[in-house]
Amino acid sequence: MVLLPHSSMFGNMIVPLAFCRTILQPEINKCTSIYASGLTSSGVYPIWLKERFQFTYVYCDMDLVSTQKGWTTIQRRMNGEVNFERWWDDYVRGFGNPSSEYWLGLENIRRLSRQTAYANNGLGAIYTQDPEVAFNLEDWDGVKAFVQYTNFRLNSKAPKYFLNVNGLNEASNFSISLIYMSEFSTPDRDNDYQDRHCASDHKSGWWFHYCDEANLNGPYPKYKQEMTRKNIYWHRWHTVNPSNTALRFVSMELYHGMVEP
Ligand SMILES: [Ca+2]
Repeated sequence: MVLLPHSSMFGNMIVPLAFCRTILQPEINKCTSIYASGLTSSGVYPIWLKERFQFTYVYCDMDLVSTQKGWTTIQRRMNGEVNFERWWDDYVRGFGNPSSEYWLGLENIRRLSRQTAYANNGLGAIYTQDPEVAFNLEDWDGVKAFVQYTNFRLNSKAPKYFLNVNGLNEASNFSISLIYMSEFSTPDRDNDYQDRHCASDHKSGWWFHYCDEANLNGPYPKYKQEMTRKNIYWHRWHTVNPSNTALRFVSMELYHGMVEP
């Protein structure tokens, strides 16, 4: 097998040449497209970011239990090997490794949330369709839950990456948590709506509003630790598992429809 080295924001990766010929095409711009091309195994794939005019590697989740197949992972925690206590520039650029734990980066996520153009009004205007978003959670007891919303959007102009999530999907098996409608904060950037500095207090970059709604980028918990606001946090987890055990696995994934302009 001929191997071709590729460099990316995540460092050097070795990818089979035949795979590159198949996949490195600008129309492959979401995991949904990769799944539709016949590659139906979960794994790391390159996708084309239209507005950045470049490829980036992501983990495509082809196994998520859903009627839609091919979810693009933008955040994943699974073993604590990557430090998520980072400053603003890292959260904008992205960090980690898509085959393990990573944060895709606010700029990439913003572009990804605008990948699916659905209409041209004849005057050159392109509208974009918001992707769906899934939050997948599993604690150290093996208890799982997921929350899905039909609309995920990062503000395309404001520099604070204002998040707007709405449309709680009825398929969700867990109650709503208040992560919607917030600007992004990091330990060196306080954009929350409190006198305190949530991101500094909770050692994380996140869309903090009142500090204590959710924090999937918080410090990775030790085995069987109790969930607190000082580790990976999701409000009212005790309603899912009365033991309130800390989360060992979390991921955020986007689903894009196949509509093209
Ligand atoms: Ca504040």
